[in-house]
Amino acid sequence: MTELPGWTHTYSGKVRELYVPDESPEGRAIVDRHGDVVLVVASDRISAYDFVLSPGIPGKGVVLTQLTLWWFGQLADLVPNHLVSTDVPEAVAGRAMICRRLDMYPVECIARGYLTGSGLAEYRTTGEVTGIPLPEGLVDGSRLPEPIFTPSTKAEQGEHDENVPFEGVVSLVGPEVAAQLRDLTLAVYGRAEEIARERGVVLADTKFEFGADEAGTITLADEILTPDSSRFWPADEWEPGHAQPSFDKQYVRDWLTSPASGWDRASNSQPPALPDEVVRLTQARYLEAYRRLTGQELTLPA
Ligand code: Q0N
Repeated sequence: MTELPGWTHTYSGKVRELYVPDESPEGRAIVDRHGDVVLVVASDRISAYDFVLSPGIPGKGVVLTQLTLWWFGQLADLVPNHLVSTDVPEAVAGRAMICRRLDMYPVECIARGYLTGSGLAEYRTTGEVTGIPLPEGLVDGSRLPEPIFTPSTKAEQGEHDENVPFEGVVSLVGPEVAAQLRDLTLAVYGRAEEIARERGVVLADTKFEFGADEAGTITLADEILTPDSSRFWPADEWEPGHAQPSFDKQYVRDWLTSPASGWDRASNSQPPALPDEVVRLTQARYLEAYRRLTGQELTLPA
């Protein structure tokens, strides 16, 4: 984890790190300038099959941060977001955001327009996803009749998040906030799905986190609409009935599960290091996702 003058590290996720201003003169200067903030830093780490792999994907943290910033701009008229400044320490330039410190709601706000993953697993068992009944006959990758809000709650470290019915969100945050989180999640997903579809990308599902600012305004937090928080599929390859190719991680998954890797997924052992070729191809996929969605070329610092 990177040492940053003026900042104290408070949290490591699989892929991201969180810092808060410390009590040093540098830290006080940050608070004087920006108020109560956190620093969200995206690393180049990549996970697959629940393992963090090595090596990382050079530039991944920059691509995901720049994509988040672009989406914040696209969505600014729909929902306030936590971004304060991108004037971050040199060591994390391009891959960090200074963000307003929020009171986070303990809910992962997930919107699904297509059925796959844990939603598909639940549907196969119950015909519903988080209590929402769905038509019969849906298969892996089916487009849903309309997008649905399928919240989950954060599990303990190492466990998977648990899908919960809307009433579970009501119990956690009350009926008014629960309804606002659902409505905002579906509104933002709807806008983003439309933008992505125009650009040849299926936004199958996505996860948002929200918090409240000092005034109590519900505010979009975290990184948004990236390949780590969403499922992006190339629209021209979409074919319901089987697992869809992943925009970003397909080379990684294909190599790990091929005989060439020598890795046995059932063994629960740490996967082997990714070959240079897989790293290069995967980096190109992240850049391609950014280019397709934003229409802009991203040049990574050498
Ligand atoms: C926060 N998490 C969970 C960052 C996101 N603006 C904020 N204010 C207060 N707390 C948080 C944010 C944000 N974003 C969010 N933890 C704290 C998800 N994290 C994982 C690590 O990276």
